[in-house]
Amino acid sequence: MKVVRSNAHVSHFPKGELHDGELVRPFECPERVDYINDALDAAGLVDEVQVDAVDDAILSQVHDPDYLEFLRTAWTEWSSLGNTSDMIPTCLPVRRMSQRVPEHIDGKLGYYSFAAETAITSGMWQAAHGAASLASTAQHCVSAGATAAFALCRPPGHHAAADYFGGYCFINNAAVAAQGFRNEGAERVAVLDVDFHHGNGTQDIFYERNDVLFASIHGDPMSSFPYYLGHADETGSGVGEGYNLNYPLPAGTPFDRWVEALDDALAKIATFGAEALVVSLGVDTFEADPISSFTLTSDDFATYGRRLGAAGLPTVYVMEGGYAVEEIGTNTANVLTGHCESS
Ligand code: OKP
Ligand code: ZN
Repeated sequence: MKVVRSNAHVSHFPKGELHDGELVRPFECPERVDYINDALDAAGLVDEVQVDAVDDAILSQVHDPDYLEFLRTAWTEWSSLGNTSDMIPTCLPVRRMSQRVPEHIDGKLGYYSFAAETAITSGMWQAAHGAASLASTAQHCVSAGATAAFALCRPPGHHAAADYFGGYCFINNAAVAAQGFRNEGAERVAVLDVDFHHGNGTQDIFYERNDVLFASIHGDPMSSFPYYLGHADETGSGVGEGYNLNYPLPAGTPFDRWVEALDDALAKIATFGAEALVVSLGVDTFEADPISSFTLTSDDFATYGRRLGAAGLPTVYVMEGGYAVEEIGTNTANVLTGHCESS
């Protein structure tokens, strides 16, 4: 399989993550990429691809330009005030508050955020832009005829909405790939999100569109992050009505129940007539994941990878979550190996 990866991600690693009332070492850490690289190499899976920088015009098709400008300049503005540590949003506009963008960087920080676990670092933009370049490069490979490609994105992207960051995500890499497919001639594109957490950002970006179908299988937001989106009755709006599919599942969900949702989503993607598929590949559905609550085993990842390959669509895999770092490589490689076995 075509594999797109780089070292751009190392420039982003916050000093801490607000978790259960403490600043802890971030679960979303650079060695996640090392474990995945090692497992892909060991599996003999890698057909290495040269990375091309993403066309910034695509970023503006899926994100608000003012939000992108904020991400690009936030650290400079923050550090010019004498700040040296990471940017952690602490003040957010909730119900009945003004949605006017403040002038002060601390106000902008909260305005463009939805969750305080995610800090902006000095190297965030370089890393996030680099991750988007991986997704875009993978999409180009597949649009040019490859059957499948894997973008080893870090930071992840599926919680990044049109104009807010959070959940470790800044630029929505899966949305960049989906929009890239549209720009290069695919009439209908599906994004299938198998990360444990609901892909609220991807849902937000495509909610009013009927050219990109979004389907997500995830922990029920009544009990799981991101809490405020991901319910089954969110089905799209305007011309997008019917083009958003959520499969919220309870804590403890085992593979046999999870894969029923996957098969239903794949059937609907086929009926939709998708010409290309983007998979938001989070492997935090694993039984030993420290912040998630499904119970998939390492073998289950290979099983569902074969289901994805059998769908027979040109496919871009975009890395999202997975925090059981010692198994993240095996679980990721298992999905991709499964795909190759059945495509
Ligand atoms: C990112 B991805 C809840 C803390 C929130 C954030 C999880 C972000 C997951 N107590 N944790 O979807 O894997
Ligand atoms: Zn996740």
